[in-house]
Amino acid sequence: MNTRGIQDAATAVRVLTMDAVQKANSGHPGLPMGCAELGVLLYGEILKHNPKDPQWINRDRFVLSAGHGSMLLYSLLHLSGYPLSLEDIKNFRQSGSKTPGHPEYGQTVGVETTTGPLGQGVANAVGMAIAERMLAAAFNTDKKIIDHYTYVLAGDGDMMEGVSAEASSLAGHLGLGKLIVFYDSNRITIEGSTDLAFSEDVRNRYEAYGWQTLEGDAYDIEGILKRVDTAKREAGKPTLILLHSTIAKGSPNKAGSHDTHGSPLGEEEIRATKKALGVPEDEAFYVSEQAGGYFQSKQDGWTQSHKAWQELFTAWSKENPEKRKAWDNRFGSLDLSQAVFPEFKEGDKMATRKASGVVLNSIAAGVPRLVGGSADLASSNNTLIEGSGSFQADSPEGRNMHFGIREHGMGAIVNGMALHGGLRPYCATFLVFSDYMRPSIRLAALMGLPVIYVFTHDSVFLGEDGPTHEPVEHLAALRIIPNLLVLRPADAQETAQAWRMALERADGPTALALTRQNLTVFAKDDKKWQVHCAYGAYIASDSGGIPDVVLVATGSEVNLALEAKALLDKAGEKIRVVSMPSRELFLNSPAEYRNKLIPESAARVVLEAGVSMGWAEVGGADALMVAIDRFGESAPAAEIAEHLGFTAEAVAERIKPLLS
Ligand SMILES: Cc1ncc(C[n+]2csc(CCOP(=O)(O)OP(=O)(O)O)c2C)c(N)n1
Repeated sequence: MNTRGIQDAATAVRVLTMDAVQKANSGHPGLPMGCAELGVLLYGEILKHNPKDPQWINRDRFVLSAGHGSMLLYSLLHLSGYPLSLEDIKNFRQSGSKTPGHPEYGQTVGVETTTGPLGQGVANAVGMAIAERMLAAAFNTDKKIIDHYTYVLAGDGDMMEGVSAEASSLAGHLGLGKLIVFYDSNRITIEGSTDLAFSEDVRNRYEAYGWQTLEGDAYDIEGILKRVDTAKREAGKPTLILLHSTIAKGSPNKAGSHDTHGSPLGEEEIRATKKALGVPEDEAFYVSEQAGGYFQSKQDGWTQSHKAWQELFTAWSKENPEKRKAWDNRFGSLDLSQAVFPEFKEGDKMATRKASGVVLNSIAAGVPRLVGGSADLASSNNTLIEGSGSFQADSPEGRNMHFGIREHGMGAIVNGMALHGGLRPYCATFLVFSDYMRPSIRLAALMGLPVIYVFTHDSVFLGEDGPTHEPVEHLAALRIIPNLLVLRPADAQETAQAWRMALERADGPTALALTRQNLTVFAKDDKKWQVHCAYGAYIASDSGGIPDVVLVATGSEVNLALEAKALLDKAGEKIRVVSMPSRELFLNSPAEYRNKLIPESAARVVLEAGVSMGWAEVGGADALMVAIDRFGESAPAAEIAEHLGFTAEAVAERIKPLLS
């Protein structure tokens, strides 16, 4: 082993970090300096990767969960030959650079996931390790074409966050033996020592989760490699390698201090550190020949292991033409031609959650990459793919995930599954608990991951469970997340269309808001309604000519609007009911379409069993809002509807003054 080269490369990481943070006058030098040796070992000795083919499907994944330590990742990507130049490093944290403050998926080649919100990366990695196991079960023969590890570097902050605990607990249960988490235990966070707020025994906690745990020194190079070997030998459990480290290691006066967590070291201390490290004090961004040479010497090995895999893949393809076809189908762009969407008849009464389950089971065979499950509510969310088995330690071929009651972990895990490639994950819970996983939904939207959320029990009309379970502000809260498509279908037919739209979306997540209660499948006056769903709304029922009143409704309130219209029709008024499964799509549709659907001359009414916030944008400030700007209550749904004015009669009464 080239210990000297490793140390020189670690020095280069420290120098690049100090100088980049100083130049940007912002950033986090402490972690990269404290983990420099580990980082070099990962990119030089441990990871199976090839910087010349960063998309290699069988590469080991590395997740820097402690995303604030981004300069560690950027230094290593640069030094090991990924397309990240010294110029990019010098542009750390500048507008449009490949080196943003925290690693951002899609912005920098080699960054496997967006991290920064602590704990998420650990959970993403659990998702990646699940994906590896699922794909291995689907495709491997005696030739293991999917066979890689997922590594994580996590700090004290990651270990304190609940989301990592949820995901780690599931990882232990599932026995994800190819997941290896390094815990950088420097016992320093922003406010000071972890003694201020964190005194549990993390190692024992992970033992209790069912992990193998190991412990050592972050600067014991041989020890780290030995522990990685031990981790790999344990196939039935994930491994936590706790490493005792010193934040900002190498800085003579600041190492060990929380000041180094998130501030530049300062010119003077940088000079002192460079002197102590034995590199030129006056040269910024200095990388010694030995440091560069260390990684260059690795390229041949990387190329060879990549080539060996390509040969294995070719041989496997020859021996397994059917599997190869399935592989191409899996990893190509999604083709829905094999997906059979069910037909629902007008007049049928069915909850949209139930319709969603029917759709899912109907299309599952034609969309093999579709996998997922619920946070212990599968029977309520209707998310089980029948006959497909459960994904468990001893049944990795199962398509049904059981996330347990861990919504936040679930959200972050499906992100990791989506990031891995080869899977289209969905997950599910009650709409009200989307709050429990909101940070992960936001990250899916930020990363542009096509994850599907099945959120059922989408209004106060779930009834007896009461206000704790009744979403009122959730649709509004989800709609304001950029790049999240929120669809609230109005009947079983729209639900099938919503699933189609979610699957056709490649660049962002979709949330389906579905009812607990039955809705009637209604006749749609717009015969091109499916096409027009792409504009977010269409005419469900019309009276002919320019309407006097337009009732805009979503989800279950479309049935209600149609009933109210029927009452008012008797008075011979021109009323139009618009079903709007997606407010965002409607607001982004051509003005001409919007004005045609909701003419300016018409009085406007908006019906949605949720807060009115945001609806003025559709209906105008003077629109009549039939909304719920308060919490719900515990009662049978019909009583709640009566009490809150969500009956056809009550709605019709409120509309009448608009007609005269
Ligand atoms: C969810 C979340 N909360 C808060 C922060 C702000 N934050 C960034 S780093 C950090 C402290 C992390 O400490 P540690 O993991 O020990 O990192 P180190 O000090 O070793 O760099 C905090 C609170 C964050 N990034 N994410």
